[in-house]
Amino acid sequence: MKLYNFFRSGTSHRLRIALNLKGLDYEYVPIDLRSEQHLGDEYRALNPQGLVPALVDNGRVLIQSPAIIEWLEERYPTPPLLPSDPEARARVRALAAIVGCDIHPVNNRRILEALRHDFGAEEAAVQQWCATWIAAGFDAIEALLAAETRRGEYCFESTPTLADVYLVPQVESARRFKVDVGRWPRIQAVDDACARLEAFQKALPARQPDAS
Ligand SMILES: N[C@@H](CCC(=O)N[C@@H](CS)C(=O)NCC(=O)O)C(=O)O
Repeated sequence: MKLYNFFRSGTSHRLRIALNLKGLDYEYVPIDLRSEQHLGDEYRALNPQGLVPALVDNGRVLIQSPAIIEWLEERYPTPPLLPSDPEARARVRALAAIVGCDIHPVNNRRILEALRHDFGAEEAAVQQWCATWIAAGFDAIEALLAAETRRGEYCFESTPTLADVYLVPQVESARRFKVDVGRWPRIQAVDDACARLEAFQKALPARQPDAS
């Protein structure tokens, strides 16, 4: 498998964690978002949306991290990233969706670039924008974790699930935007627990070949 990705991209980070948890090897192909390599013809031929990540498996191109992670779960079911009962699966997917649908998309590079260049936002305003949407999502996740009767070391019980796969990169990004994650002690505890696992350590932005 070939993973087209960028070290600091949250969606790439979540996919690297999922691949590592499944014990799958892949070739790392860096796509530099800073020089807008993702918008060039070569990468767009792979992913017309011009977003990372993309995964190529046996010549088939897969895009959109939620779709790729669901494909991994179906194709390589062990170890599972979802609980076995439908109600718990829905709760784990909901935690992941808060990050994947409601926090990450509004803080994506292209949105921040539009705020800066099309709407004249200063860097402090961009920072405030990111902090606002991270806090809105993290407040909800913290409340859901507090109410989760099956919460363990991780968001759900004692092995990492999709919820952790999505949450950890968002925590990393929150820190980059200078948001104090200590405001959400349960999220912080989950992040600390995940940080002790090799699958999460190997996926860290700083550990990737294009990190700088
Ligand atoms: N929903 C997509 C979003 C992918 C996405 O937005 N990737 C970001 C990096 S985290 C990207 O390529 N951004 C480029 C840009 O905004 O110009 C997914 O989950 O794969």
